[in-house]
Amino acid sequence: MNMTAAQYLESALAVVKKQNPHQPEFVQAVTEVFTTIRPAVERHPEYFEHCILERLTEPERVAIFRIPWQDDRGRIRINRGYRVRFNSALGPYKGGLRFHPTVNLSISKFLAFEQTLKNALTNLPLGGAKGGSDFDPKGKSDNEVMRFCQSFSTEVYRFIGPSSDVPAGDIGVGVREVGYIFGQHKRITGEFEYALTGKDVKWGGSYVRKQATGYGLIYFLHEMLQENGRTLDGLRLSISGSGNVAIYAAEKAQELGATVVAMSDSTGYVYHPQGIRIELMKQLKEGERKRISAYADQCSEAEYHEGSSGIWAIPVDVALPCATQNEIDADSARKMADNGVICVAEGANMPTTNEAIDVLHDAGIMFGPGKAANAGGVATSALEMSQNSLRLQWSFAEVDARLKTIMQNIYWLCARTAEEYGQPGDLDTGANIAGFIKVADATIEQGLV
Ligand code: NDP
Ligand code: 2IT
Repeated sequence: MNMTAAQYLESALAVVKKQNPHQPEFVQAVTEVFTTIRPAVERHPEYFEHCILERLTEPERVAIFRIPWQDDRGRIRINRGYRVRFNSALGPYKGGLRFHPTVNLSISKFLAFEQTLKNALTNLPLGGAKGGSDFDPKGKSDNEVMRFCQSFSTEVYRFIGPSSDVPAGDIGVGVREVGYIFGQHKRITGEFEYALTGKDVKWGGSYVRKQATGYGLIYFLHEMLQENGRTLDGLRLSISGSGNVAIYAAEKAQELGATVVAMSDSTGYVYHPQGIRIELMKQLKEGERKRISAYADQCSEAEYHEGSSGIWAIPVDVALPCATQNEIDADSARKMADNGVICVAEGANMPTTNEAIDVLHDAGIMFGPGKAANAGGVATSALEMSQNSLRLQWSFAEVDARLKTIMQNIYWLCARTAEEYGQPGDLDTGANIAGFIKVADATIEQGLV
């Protein structure tokens, strides 16, 4: 190598910045990874010869497409769709679909890049992808969502398939949307093709997929705490979001003896010091798709506060960001440090800014990075793919046991790698290096791809 590892990382990052000038989230995700992997690049000079950093930051293929659909008044509406096939070194492209007005190329690329490294950590044969649309499902009727999903599927069917690219859910995409996309895919292809995961358990879905990201996060957290001589029992938690990941993280945390005192949505948060009533939260958010203020309306012990970021000022032992990217900034991280938070584990993708991660590290707060801590969802998607290939369905208990083992293995892979590369206890460095090396070595072994 005719430059040092630090110089190689610096020059590759400069290229990423230059080539992607209007993609702040993508540049942020790459920067975060590059600041931690230097010891691995130092130990593997062949990565320089093989242009690994350049190859790992350039998606293999990106599709951007028009999605025309008709609303209930008969008006024609146009949204934009994305599918970023980031990396297929380790398996077919795999990663969710997000329907949210903020979805753009930068968001889709950061998610697909993170997904590539996350999927590598699962030790399952999965490449990395992500996609979605700037469609906003909020306030839309069920028929409008169906028509939109059918139109989305009509475009995306040509990119997806059980051995090529297998989408699933993410923000705004759950079992309802996966159902409509799947149904249209079946009509177009004429085959009952398992091209998506997150399906309903009645027609090819896996038990535990719905709970998997939240449960997996808590299994990972359990390992983190145990390694530091603690358990969840008696701890107070705040969990941002009140969607799929947040609800099942809360459910499992309470099952293990913790008290979840706050949850949020994009409008505000509820504080319920005696502990969130999960069944009520499920009914309001999953069943009735209401705003989180409805929880305080129905539960006199709970207070509702406008604005979602206030949740991080509540004194708790553990904070679990489970809503969206960049929801914890340096100020919020400092508040956590002042309040004696001992651990932050990410259920969402990139919820902590790079500055906030530094604050947490400096304050000695344990940090579980999303690409490790929230990998339970995609890992269970891989189990769904396995069951589909075998044409059978495992029980809830069997899938849950596999999920738990996978999360424990991911924790230990991160912890061991951090130690091996001179950063004991730094799970962020461990996750980034372990995922990176796996993808890098596979890339080299497959020739000039
Ligand atoms: P859901 O759509 O089920 O829920 C999202 C939750 O986050 C809602 O409470 C939503 O509030 C809130 N939220 C979304 N955007 C914002 C925003 N801009 N500001 C504040 N709050 C916001 O999504 P999921 O629970 O599936 O996803 C949550 C996070 O977890 C995402 O980062 C996702 O990428 C990540 N993730 C998801 C996995 C999965 O299997 N589903 C797997 C791994 C990671 P509101 O309703 O008001 O919009
Ligand atoms: O961010 C994620 O890991 C997901 N949204 C789940 C992806 C999947 O394919 O199950």
